[in-house]
Amino acid sequence: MGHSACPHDCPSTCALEVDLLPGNRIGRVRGDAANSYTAGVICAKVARYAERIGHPGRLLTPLVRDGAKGEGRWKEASFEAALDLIAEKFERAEAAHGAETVWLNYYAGTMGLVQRDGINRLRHAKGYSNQFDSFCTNLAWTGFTMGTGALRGPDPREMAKSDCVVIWGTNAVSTQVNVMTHAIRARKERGAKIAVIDIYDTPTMKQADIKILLRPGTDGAFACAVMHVLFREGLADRDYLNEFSDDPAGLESHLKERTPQWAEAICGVPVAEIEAFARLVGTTKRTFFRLGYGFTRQRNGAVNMHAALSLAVVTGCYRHEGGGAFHSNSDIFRLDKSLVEGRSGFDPRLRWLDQSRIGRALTGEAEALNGGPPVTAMLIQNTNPANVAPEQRKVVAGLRREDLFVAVHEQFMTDTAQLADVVLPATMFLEHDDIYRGGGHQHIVLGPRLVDPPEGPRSNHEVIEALGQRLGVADKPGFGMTPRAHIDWMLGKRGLGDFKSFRAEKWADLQPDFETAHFLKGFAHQDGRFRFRPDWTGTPAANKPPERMGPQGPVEQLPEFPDHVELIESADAEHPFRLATSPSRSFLNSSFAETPSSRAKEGRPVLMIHPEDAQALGIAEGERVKLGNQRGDLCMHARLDAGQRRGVVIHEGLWPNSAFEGGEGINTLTGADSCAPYGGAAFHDTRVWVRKA
Ligand SMILES: Nc1nc2c(c(=O)[nH]1)N[C@H]1C(S)=C(S)[C@@H](COP(=O)(O)OP(=O)(O)OC[C@H]3O[C@@H](n4cnc5c(=O)[nH]c(N)nc54)[C@H](O)[C@@H]3O)O[C@H]1N2
Ligand SMILES: Nc1nc2c(c(=O)[nH]1)N[C@H]1C(S)=C(S)[C@@H](COP(=O)(O)OP(=O)(O)OC[C@H]3O[C@@H](n4cnc5c(=O)[nH]c(N)nc54)[C@H](O)[C@@H]3O)O[C@H]1N2
Ligand code: SF4
Ligand SMILES: [Mo]
Repeated sequence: MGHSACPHDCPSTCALEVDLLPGNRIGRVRGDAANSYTAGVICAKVARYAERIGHPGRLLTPLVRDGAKGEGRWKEASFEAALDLIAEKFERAEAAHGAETVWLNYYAGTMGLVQRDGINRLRHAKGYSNQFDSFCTNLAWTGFTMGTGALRGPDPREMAKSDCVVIWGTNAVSTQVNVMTHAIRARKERGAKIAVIDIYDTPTMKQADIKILLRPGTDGAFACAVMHVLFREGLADRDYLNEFSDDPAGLESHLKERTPQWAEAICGVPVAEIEAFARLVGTTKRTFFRLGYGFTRQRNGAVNMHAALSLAVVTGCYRHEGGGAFHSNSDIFRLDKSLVEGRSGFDPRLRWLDQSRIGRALTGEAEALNGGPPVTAMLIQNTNPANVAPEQRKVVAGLRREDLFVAVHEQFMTDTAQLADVVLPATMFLEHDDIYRGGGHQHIVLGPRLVDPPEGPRSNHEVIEALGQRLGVADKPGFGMTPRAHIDWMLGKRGLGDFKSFRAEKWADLQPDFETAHFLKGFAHQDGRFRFRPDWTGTPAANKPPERMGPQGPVEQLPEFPDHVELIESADAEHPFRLATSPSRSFLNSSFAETPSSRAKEGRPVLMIHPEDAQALGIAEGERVKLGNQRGDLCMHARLDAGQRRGVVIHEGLWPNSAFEGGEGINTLTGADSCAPYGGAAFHDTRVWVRKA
């Protein structure tokens, strides 16, 4: 048996036990019971990793396009020849347009610090364009740190000591199963109540004692009305607020008009349910608010995160064990990535490209090109933009450009790889060394190489090193080291040991002490106070500029205090429905759509629609429906489901584009306009029309 960490883009970062079989194969993968957060539980898709690592469709040989883009005709090539070709194309592009014409596009297919972030070493050494990572965390982290000043919180294991667990805007059963482990422990051992706040009856909501069903993009209204009731009924912790917050009196007077009646009209939750929820969290001081990402994927998502967080602060729950609001612990790890990323060469003045606006950038929109030259050469690692990025028609049109050279380093022939000029096969996590940090907990977990890769695939690290050599930067900082040497360096600088000690210990638990974690020595702003009045365009402590592109979107519309702001893509006469594109249980972003058991579980692309809406449109269960907006349209099958409010439709994904009739995926419908105040993509905030197909 071997020990590892799940590399996928999931807040749980589970500690794994892997059965190692003869012949360099793996058997069952289990959660490590000795890890206090994983607690022996992992999701079904990773338990069956043997299906993915031994998949017959895995890429094993470098391929060079031999036909039109996307035609599917390839010539096999040696790895050396493919790398030579990439280097030659990059140099030619740079000679014609300057180094900023090259975009090394990556994201979080693996979360390992060596294999994921090493691509930045090549970027900085060469002076290629900077990438702004806006897909996922931006709206959530911004909203959270505006309030607290830091991206951390009470020990998530404390959930088991709560009397009430509020699971807000995360479908944890599907997307981070370990939250449920600890929440259900609280219910079993202490009779804790579990409340779930979502926009449809998710697998998580199905397990809830209290179900709060909102209209998409209205969490701010709900939170304000709950706070209104807390103040009105004397359930706000005024002593705590006076000591730990910036302006409780201002907040209270601002909330005077944010009544439950006002909120019901916006969010759809009946007054009585708003009041009952307020009384529950107002009188249950050990309430743990587990704030997810999903509810921030709205154009007003940062405001809504800050409002939900503010509600937790008003109750004073942070004072209590088992109480407080937790979103992510990303600030506690502090592993120094400066060497693996070659940070000494980082130049924030070089052109930034926003990963969410890749379609606009590749189709030459000046604003998205951000003052720089056209993008004419790319290496894409760990991401599948032709599937996952908004405004998909533009992404695909851009990737098809004849004057753009695209190399994709992948494990499978994804939607993006299909459009490449060169495809390089990549190793999987059990075949290379790396180290991982858990966003949803407090561990750093080692993932050493446990099996040999098949002949053919190379790791991200190997590809970056080989390109560094060919492009003349192999002598720059961070190059020429092995993954283990990088891991030793990062751990050593943090005083945490090295690869070898982690091999023995498996992980390190970095949870700060109770008072620090609960902000009882003060919040992380200079004055120690929580901000009910955020400085929206100031500098939140986490994720400081120049890591990002500066204020964007309609910042002038952001409210002074927690509020509902109507920045969302509201329904209108032509587009009467609001669409959310929530993660499915058996896929992980665009990954696992290739494994037979995940595919079988998910069936086919489906649109969940309220039976009364379906009836009004003459749509029956299982019938084909067409949905669309100004960005495009696509077909799928209807599933009649009363789990959401009328006017809301849900599509769980991400399905490969090829799973849809026309070969275009769900992100055909989603928009790439920047959200205030620091950008980010609003994947669940899309208006559409729906008809019978
Ligand atoms: N199985 C599986 N696991 C995953 C992923 C996956 O695709 N599949 N993705 C991984 C990644 S990259 C991430 S970032 C995390 C994300 O995990 P989560 O934090 O769970 O975020 P989402 O899954 O985007 O959305 C969670 C829920 O928010 C709901 N939601 C959407 N809009 C609103 C709203 O306005 N208000 C409220 N209250 N709820 C809303 C959605 O319907 C969904 O049920 O999960 C990771 N884990
Ligand atoms: N409609 C809609 N769109 C969404 C979302 C949504 O909820 N709805 N969620 C958004 C979110 S939160 C995110 S984070 C993004 C995620 O978007 P991506 O990061 O693009 O998605 P993943 O499928 O996690 O990973 C991409 C690829 O990395 C590859 N990969 C894995 N490990 C390795 C490796 O070691 N080396 C190499 N070279 N490749 C590897 C996988 O095979 C996979 O094809 O999608 C976003 N898009
Ligand atoms: S995908 Fe998430 S829940 Fe599943 S094993 Fe990986 S970290 Fe754990
Ligand atoms: Mo994500």
